[in-house]
Amino acid sequence: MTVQLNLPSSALGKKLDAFKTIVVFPKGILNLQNPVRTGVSGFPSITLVDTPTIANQNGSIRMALSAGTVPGSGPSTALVMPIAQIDFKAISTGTNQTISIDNSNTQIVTNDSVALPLSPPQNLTFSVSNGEPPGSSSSSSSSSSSRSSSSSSSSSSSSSSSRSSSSSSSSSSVDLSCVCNTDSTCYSSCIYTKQTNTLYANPVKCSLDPTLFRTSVPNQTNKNSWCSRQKRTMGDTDGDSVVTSLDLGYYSNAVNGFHIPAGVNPDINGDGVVSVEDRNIIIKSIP
Ligand SMILES: [Ca+2]
Ligand SMILES: [Ca+2]
Repeated sequence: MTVQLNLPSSALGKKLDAFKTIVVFPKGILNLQNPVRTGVSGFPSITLVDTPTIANQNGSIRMALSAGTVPGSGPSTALVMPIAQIDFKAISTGTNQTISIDNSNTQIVTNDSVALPLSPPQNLTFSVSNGEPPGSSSSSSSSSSSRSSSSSSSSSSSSSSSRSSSSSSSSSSVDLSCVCNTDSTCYSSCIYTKQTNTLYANPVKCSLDPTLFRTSVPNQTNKNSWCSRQKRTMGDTDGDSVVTSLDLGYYSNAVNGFHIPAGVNPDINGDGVVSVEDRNIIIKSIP
């Protein structure tokens, strides 16, 4: 799952200096499988992130990220900001389980030392049956609108949220032999899952305006990754093999002038630009 901040428009145009939170999960039901990945956040310095061993003992993950010692080196604010990617595995069955954000231990501070106001985060309730991993989950803090995710119960107010997806079973959706040609198109042999009655470029392009990206322009590895995602043309902008509101968030960031990570490609129909046609495909694909 991806922990994601949704910020209000009043918070835009700033740099973030620090972020901390605690993600609480049912330790008898879920196990943190891999180290939490915070590279997607854009924060250059990790102050503290619990290891899987510690997290699984406590049923919680402490995270504290910062801009480090260089003022202004934190990420720029955007309407949707992914913070961390977390891989949970279901180890037992259970109904009405919740993954939540501990708001009393959450703080977001801008480069001018202002703490952004927090709104009640959206918690996610899920059930696990027959050892299947939860369909999705999550929550997070700060203000603004949010989409609820599948099978979830949302907390009282709108505002911040986060979104997630089960981190399992991605390998079947990736064609590693499909890469980006030197002419910036994906190999014509690439096989994509597509929406019917929708026009796609042929071949699908793997180039985008470099100003769309946050810190560095996509390299060949990033472009190969774009091409290898079978659900890319269904709306999977970030390559996690599912289409969620986070993919829509990346689209919104791109068209509203907010930067996106190098691994993200919101050009869903492969025509080389990010436009409303891409949005339409993402919306059709979100479960
Ligand atoms: Ca996705
Ligand atoms: Ca496009």
